[in-house]
Amino acid sequence: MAMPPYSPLASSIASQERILVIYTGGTIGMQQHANGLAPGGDFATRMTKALAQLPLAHQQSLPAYDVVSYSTLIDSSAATPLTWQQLARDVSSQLTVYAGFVIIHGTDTLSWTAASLAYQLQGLDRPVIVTGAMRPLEAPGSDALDNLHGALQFAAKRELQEVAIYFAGQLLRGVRAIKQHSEALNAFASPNYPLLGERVGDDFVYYPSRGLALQQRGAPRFELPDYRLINQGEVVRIMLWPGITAWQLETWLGDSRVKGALLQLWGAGNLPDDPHLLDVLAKASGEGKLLAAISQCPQGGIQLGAYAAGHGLSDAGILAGDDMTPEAAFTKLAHLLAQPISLEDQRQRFLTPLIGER
Ligand code: ASN
Repeated sequence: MAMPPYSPLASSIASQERILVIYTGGTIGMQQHANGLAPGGDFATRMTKALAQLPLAHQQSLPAYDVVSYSTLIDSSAATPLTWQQLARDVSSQLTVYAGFVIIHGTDTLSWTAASLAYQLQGLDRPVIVTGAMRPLEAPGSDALDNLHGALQFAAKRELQEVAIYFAGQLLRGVRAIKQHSEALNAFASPNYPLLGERVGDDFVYYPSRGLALQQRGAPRFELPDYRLINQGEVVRIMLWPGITAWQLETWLGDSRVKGALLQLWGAGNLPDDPHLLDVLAKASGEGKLLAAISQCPQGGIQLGAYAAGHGLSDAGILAGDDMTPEAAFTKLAHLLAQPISLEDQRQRFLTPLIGER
């Protein structure tokens, strides 16, 4: 996907109180084209027009904002690690110019982008709110206006200092969220961490005791490695199914291009009682691949070795991802593999909570 080398931000007249809205595409901005719905342009005008429908008191409480649109607008199914990288770099380059950020994104991979941004923007000292909608802005009964409204309100809260998702009245930690419904407006959930905030009547309430702000003292320490290093299939995701065989696992993990893998095991960390599967895992890990495991269940975590069949996983070098979401574990593997650090450091950092992801 072609993203612009840089967003045309320099000419924005911005003050420290303004919010920067970055529009990447997604259903929220889609319009009917000859082949069906596709991302539409002129989002700044359309957004202003939509917000003008809010009751006057709500309009008056909105922060001032600038909008920048990416030159190639995408359905978020087209997002790649390079999209995550572009967004992190754009936020980073404008960080001190804006009080907060709203990223408008398609919902299908929104939680992947939010998770990746959280690792890249470590130590963030202001809000980055990712939002989108299940229905286009101009469609009857659209959720777009409510989501934009809430995202702007939370992006103006100085106490909020992390990447969060605002959707359907809920503020979720970005690196804890999953898309859990393909049609309902309430499409996102945070299965293993409470909400960071929510809309209560006309108020947008942030719960600081659940936020990262108190833990992130000091200047932001962004990590913006070169994601081209993990953009050619270097990290894979393997979900077990009944009957999976060692040769199938070997097909993925034996490929020299694969540097890391996320395994989604059964329940609390179980896999079929087949020593050949463990052999394949041990071999890949012995070759220096970064292998981690989480559960297929959206709620709860794993404990390697809880069942006899899963007992050999730690010995095979598999890192326990505890209760991380697939998005959080996968983007963390990718983020660590993109950095010039030793395998031992990568392994250790995977096991360490970096931004409240586990
Ligand atoms: N296919 C859309 C996207 O992810 C879905 C949406 O935004 N609701 O871009």
